[in-house]
Amino acid sequence: AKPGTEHGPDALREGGLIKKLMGLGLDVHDYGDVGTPSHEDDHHFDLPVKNPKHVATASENIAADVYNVIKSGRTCLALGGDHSMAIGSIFGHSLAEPEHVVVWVDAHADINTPLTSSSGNMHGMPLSFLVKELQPYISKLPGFEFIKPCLSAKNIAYIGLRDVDPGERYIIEKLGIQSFSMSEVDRHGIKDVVEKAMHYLDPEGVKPIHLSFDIDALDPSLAPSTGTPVPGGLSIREGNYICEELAATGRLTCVDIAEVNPSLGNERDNLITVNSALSIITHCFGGRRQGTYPKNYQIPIP
Ligand code: HAR
Ligand code: MN
Ligand code: MN
Repeated sequence: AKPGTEHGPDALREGGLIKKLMGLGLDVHDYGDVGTPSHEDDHHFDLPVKNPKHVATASENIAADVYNVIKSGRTCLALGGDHSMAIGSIFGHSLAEPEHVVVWVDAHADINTPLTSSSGNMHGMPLSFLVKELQPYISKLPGFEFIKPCLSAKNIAYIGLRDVDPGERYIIEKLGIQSFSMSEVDRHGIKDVVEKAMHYLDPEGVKPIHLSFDIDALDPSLAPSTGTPVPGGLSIREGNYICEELAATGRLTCVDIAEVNPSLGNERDNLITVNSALSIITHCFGGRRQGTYPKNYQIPIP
């Protein structure tokens, strides 16, 4: 909705992302930015949906890249961009790993249909295009023909919700989507929430995991440079804990980092937001607060 998230990936690169990941002993490959061409005359005549063709083309390109990265046996880190990026990344993931489950960490539920949305912003809708049970309610949008709904409602668990629209809440209850709002985080603590979410999604512990992490899940004090901050969010400890636990399964195949927007806030806000995102990312990729060392580490001998 607000311009600027297209600069998120470069802000993370400039913040030292690649070096940090290499420091974890990983073989890192930067595939570069995905083409997201805009289209002239990109409006829908009957619906207040903003830039559907732009989102459709971007989604198709993101899906192809995510599919290729996962098929090559690598773990995918997809940097947004606003959260409409998850249409492509989750769809691409499902082409490579049809059985994967989704942990959606966000202040928002992002499951508005084009008709329940009051803003027309597509970053508030990505899950609606992917969930099989919702398809009777989804309007046809130009360019979206390639998307085959690939998730069942039971394959999704939310963590961190605290700004959910009425239509979204209704959909969550009607479809029985597992949702751990900030109230559940307060009530049970993050350990129980992650345990319950993973037990629900995959009791046998065998399925590939997609983590879609909207930076606005974190408290605005930790992620001020984002378009729709909501007070009362996750601490960096809770965010990192989620990531450490998912990484420890060895089945975290794809991670989205969405809604980092360096054009919002001042330089200090940017720095805080980028550092929080880097912390979240490193804990998804083997960084542990207890400390780590490279595989062949030896104590130096004098
Ligand atoms: N629910 C609101 C809408 O649909 C706002 C959601 C968009 N904001 C996000 N998504 N950052 O997580 O317009
Ligand atoms: Mn989101
Ligand atoms: Mn959000």
